Amino acid sequence: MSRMLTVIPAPVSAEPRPGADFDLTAATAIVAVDEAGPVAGYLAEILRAATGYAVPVVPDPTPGSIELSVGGGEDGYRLDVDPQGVKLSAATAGDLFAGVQTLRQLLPATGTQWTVAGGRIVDRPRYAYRGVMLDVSRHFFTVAEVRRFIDLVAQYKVNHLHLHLTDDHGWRIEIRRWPRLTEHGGTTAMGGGPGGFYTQDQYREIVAYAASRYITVVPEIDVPGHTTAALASYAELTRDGVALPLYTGTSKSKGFSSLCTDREITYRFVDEVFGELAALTPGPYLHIGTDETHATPEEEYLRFVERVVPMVAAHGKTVVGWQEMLRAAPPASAVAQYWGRGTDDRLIVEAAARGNPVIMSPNKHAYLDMKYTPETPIGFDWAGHTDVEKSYGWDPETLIDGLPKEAVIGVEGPLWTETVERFDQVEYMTFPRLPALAELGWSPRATHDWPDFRRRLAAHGPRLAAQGVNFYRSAQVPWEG
Ligand code: NGO
Repeated sequence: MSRMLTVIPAPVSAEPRPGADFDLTAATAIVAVDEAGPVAGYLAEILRAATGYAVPVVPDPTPGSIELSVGGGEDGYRLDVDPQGVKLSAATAGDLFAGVQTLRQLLPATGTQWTVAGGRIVDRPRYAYRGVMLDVSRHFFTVAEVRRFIDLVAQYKVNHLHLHLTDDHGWRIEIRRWPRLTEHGGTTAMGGGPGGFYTQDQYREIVAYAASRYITVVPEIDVPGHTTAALASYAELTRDGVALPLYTGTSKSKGFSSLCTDREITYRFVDEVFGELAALTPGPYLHIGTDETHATPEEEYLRFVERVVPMVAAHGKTVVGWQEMLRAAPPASAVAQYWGRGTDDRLIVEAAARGNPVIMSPNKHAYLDMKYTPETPIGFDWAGHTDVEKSYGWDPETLIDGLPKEAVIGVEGPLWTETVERFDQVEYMTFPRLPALAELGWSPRATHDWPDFRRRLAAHGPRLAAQGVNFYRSAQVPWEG
């Protein structure tokens, strides 16, 4: 079967043409000018590493080449492959990058014969927001690991990386006006490991690397709950003026800490922290958490959210919060991230009707920290077991009864790391569920078909293996190779 029919996420349309394959050879060049330049450089690097060919990037039309271009009406990209060459044209550089991910999948995973499957693909995304979240607080992951994570998720057209930067177990981003957050609050992790944090320069490096893959970083500082690392670093943030001990425990994880929502210093803290983060973050979003505030009295919680949402927005950013934020009925500009189970949810339906955009991360389908099966050595099962079919088997627009479908801006898979200590475990929990979620975020609903997805995913086994990804070989998928 043509590799045109194994692309993930499924394109809007793919028409393989037998006999129209293109052979990449030692003479193949990439033709690109202007805006297509950076993506051409990226593709050239990937092709050089795989094939050993020189793959020059040249400005002038050349026969038998891969031609990349940006500009021209419609959104998305169009890819034509015939024996004379490859033509990839896209509306924007980001669309071109997405098209390049498709092109990569038209080549074999390994071997010495580099044939691009012939035919035509026309494609564009279903949603603007296709995300993945990495919790770097419960366990810390280095800049190099985050870079690899970015490269791995980018191939499935993910375009937002949500970083859960703070929680009870560790504060992971340097804040100049509150240096003890990392000097003290960043020194450990769940289970008592050494922790770690990103300096502002390292955070900028992550942001820039993500941008080179057309991925926007969405940083989260979780307030007012999940804040032990901050309360351990600054005594003045606690109710009785005594700093808390650092928390490394594994028994409590759900909402046992809270900022003092009735003290002014708390608001100065929140404003300064988000102010610095806004200045470091070119993307439009700042995530304020707001989940599981079991230690915050309800009235105080509502006043806190009412005050903090405009305060963060005043730094020129769009506020994102977990769905609990909606109890305070924030302005319609605030984005709600839904992490409930689906079906019946009045709060989110009402908010969506008022105009709040929604990112869908329903726990039993989208949580990457759930065990696949009872045998999975790490992960939680409070939302059940989530094997690939369950990750894939839902629709973002119909999961919640009555949700206005225009409210949904996309899909995100959160990877919480209470049980995930090493990067090979990050890979294991993320793959192959992320490709399923990425397809829900990108592909038109009409392409949704589990037997077909399963068949296409099977063909990605050798690709992931060639990249050294420690993926879970789900028994639900007839893996190739
Ligand atoms: C919840 C909780 C997180 C946990 C996660 C574990 C949200 C939004 N808050 O999801 O603190 O890490 O479950 O599955």
